[in-house]
Amino acid sequence: MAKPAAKIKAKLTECNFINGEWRSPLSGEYLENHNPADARELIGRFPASNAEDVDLAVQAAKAAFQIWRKVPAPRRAEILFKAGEILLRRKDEFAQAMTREMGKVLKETSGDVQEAIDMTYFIAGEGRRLHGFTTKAELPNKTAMCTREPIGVCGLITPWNFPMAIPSWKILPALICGNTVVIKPAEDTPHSTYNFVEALIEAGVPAGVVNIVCGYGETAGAALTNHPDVRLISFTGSTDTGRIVATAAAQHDKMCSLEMGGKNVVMIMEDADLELAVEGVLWGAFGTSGQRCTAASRVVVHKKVAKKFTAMLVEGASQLRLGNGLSNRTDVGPVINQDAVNKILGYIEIGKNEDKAKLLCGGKRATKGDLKHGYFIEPTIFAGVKPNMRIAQEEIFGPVLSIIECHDLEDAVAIANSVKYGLSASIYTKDVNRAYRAMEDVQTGIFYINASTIGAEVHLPFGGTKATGNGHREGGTQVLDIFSEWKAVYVDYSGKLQRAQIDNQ
Ligand code: UN1
Repeated sequence: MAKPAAKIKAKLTECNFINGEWRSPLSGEYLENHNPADARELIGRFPASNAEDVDLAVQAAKAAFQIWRKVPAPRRAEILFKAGEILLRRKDEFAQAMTREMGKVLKETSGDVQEAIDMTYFIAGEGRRLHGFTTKAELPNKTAMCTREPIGVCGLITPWNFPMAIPSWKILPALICGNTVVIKPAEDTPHSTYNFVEALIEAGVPAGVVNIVCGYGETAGAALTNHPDVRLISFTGSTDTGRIVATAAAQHDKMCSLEMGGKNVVMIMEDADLELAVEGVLWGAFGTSGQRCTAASRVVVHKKVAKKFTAMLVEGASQLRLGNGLSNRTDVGPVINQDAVNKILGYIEIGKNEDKAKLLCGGKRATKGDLKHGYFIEPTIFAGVKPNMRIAQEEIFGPVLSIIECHDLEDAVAIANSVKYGLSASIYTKDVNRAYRAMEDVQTGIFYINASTIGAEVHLPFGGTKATGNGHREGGTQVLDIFSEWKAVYVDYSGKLQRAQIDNQ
């Protein structure tokens, strides 16, 4: 077994972080955060904040905005860079804490912290760029330029599956652009957000610039989304909740960026390196217990190799070891909570009852030995799945994979595009022409060739088409478009009135 994780500072986790201070919630209410690998273990009590708590945080962020927006971006960047170094120093400790609070195996939680570190260095670099542009004006003795301006107070609502990486995708670009933030982390994983914010505080982020309000979506989340002084909401989570967030944002003329569901596909052509494809599918489908919005939940395989591929895949899946993510013998950790167990088992039942879908392995909650105290579900594979079945259309967010056969590339692409989501897709083939055709025709925001559907890097845009999002991209320099507004500036040095569209007709 791995070493026990460091003790949590119980006192702090019972507080929100507002205006540079750890404060007990005005609500007087708390939620409990348990270890999904062993629900008997309490990680800590965290505030179940109400609208008043949210208001305090928003007011702090609003006041701090007037100071932070004036700090030169390269100075802001120096602070963020320092936070990256602190995260690096505390990486193992934070990874262990994350495994305890959300279950994924240590090498994945280390990857999650690493992703936050990558984002920190990447965004710190942007502090010396934040490029705008200049252009020619249509009149003489006049010029024009565009600059990025901060927006104000940003409300950030983040999910539990990447409890440090996703907050970093939002907090860091918001800050580099000169905004201040109030983050409401997922109720299942507040601790990792606390750890991330602790690194920011230690690095020197001033009071009020980053605030945490912990609580439930229906109360704290809704209060943030509906607060008139919050100018922007950035949300990652389910498509259903995203629609509620977008509707509320529209009522208050807020900007809104949404990153939502996926039903990602791996396409395997008859010329693919099958061993490589099997490895990729196992990683994409069962890594993080299938709880990534980029998880591979559909395999579309050419009928000529379907039988061989399926046998290899089932063999691989049967070797995956379920267990506590702190043990280095574990390949697949638990799912997040009892609701997730119910939802995933519900979909497995749906799959079993769908015409011709055949359950090849898994299909049950695992309860052997210590597993009975956690939320473990066996890696599950269905074959003979038809593209329109519910298990092939709806996001399950668990270790459940559907194998669908296809006749050729066109057929595979049509199946790939037959879902309402468009986050990530991949193709395994040695034929460069087919790889490029698929890249062009598959309607997703992320596309992989000879690799699985997961593993996006922070310096590239992250996001999806159709019901996956509302057109924004996190990561890459493109994320700056979420967290800044363009200002067009005209400079007239003619010394006289010049009228655009009038004088130059
Ligand atoms: C998510 O799936 O919720 O691309 C985020 C990846 C990670 C981030 C995933 N870098 O798999």
